[in-house]
Amino acid sequence: MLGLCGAPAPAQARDAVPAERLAARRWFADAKFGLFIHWGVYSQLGAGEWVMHNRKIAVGDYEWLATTFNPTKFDAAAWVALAKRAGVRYITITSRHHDGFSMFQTAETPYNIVDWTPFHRDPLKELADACHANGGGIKLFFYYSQLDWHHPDYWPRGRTAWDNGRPDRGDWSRYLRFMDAQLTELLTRYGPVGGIWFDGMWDKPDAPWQLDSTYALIHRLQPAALVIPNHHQQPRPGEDVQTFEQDLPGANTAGFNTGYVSAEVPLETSLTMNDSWGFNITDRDFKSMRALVGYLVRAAGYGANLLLNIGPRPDGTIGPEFTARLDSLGAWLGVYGAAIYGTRAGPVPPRSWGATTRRGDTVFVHVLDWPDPELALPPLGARVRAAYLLRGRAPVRFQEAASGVALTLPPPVATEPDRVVVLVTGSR
Ligand code: H79
Repeated sequence: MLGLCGAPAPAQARDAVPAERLAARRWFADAKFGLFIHWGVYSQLGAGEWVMHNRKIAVGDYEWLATTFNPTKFDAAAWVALAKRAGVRYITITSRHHDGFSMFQTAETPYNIVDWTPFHRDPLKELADACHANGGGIKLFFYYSQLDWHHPDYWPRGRTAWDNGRPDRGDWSRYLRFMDAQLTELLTRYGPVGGIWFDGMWDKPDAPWQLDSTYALIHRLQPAALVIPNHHQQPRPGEDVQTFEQDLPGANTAGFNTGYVSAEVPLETSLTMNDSWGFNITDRDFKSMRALVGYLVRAAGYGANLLLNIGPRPDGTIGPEFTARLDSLGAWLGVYGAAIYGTRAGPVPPRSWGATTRRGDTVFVHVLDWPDPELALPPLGARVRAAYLLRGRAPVRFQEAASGVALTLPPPVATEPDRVVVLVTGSR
């Protein structure tokens, strides 16, 4: 079988993947912008989602903390309305983080938000219903931790949470069955699920995780659901997206990402808006709008999505630093979304000055950081037939030569993080 461009098809990417899932991957690559939500029992301590490990909180004490979780101001419709205003196409929310507490109704453990807390509601069900209401518009993905600091069968332990009083024994196969049973619940009780975003495998990368059977289970239960593993390794068979944590594809400032970038599956960069995933009451290091637009644009320039995180408060409200930035990004996308949504990586890979994206014969030059009037691009592989500014449509002067294309730019404006030049290209 021949793949695109007549090249032999990569065995895993095209031969074995059913059409439904290939279509879901295309949808994902088109979506470009998602909202990540880290929310759980840990939110109450306002010190991020790793607080149980970091402060060596004993299992029994954390179990008590969980009995007090009562986010009475949680409003799924308001969260989804915010997501829509922000212009995200999907939400990825923590169904169970490393603390092992299930934020959904599950028959597999009483340690869940419906049975263990005075809240007695299933926020994931409410969120799924809100995503699917009014004709939908937002897909819902579930973050699911393979690492568990609470479950007695998470044994042998990995690299984390050695000091919280768990027993030094456990039945690993029983733990795997527990996870598969919970995934079955998530994929059968919440309507169509965009996919499962796995995290925590890096706690013990060489354990017998039985990924093949878990991935097969997911794809059998929902053939269009994507498997997105945050294991920081090269994609394996059955995995649909390569995701990079706190880094653009190929970069490794975080210290645990891989330099390998898949050319076969869609890409995604997950990013905190400040320096924390879960609610952190003293973390005021919020990224500027200019920085956030830069991430969204550069991610798109690599062909990747941006999965931008918020950490709601324990009462269910979302802090104004998060909502203000999401509203601004939504307003920005209202003007510049044509150069982001539905695009793929452009002909010039991301540079210090910015990035390029493309849709068919249209190339979008995103100028993020360039003070001079002239910007020289390398050859684009096609002639430029017209050039104009996306905002306002004013024509842009360009000069083509064998060495490339030079654009004459309008001066930078402090309030505009990205000057987007639209190039209409074609062979003649
Ligand atoms: O959910 C968020 C984080 O809680 C989770 N992933 C995002 C999306 C995450 N947890 N840890 N990390 C990300 C970073 C991993 C750090 C590690 Fe290590 C470095 C894992 C292995 C080496 C820290 C040091 C843990 C073990 C040793």
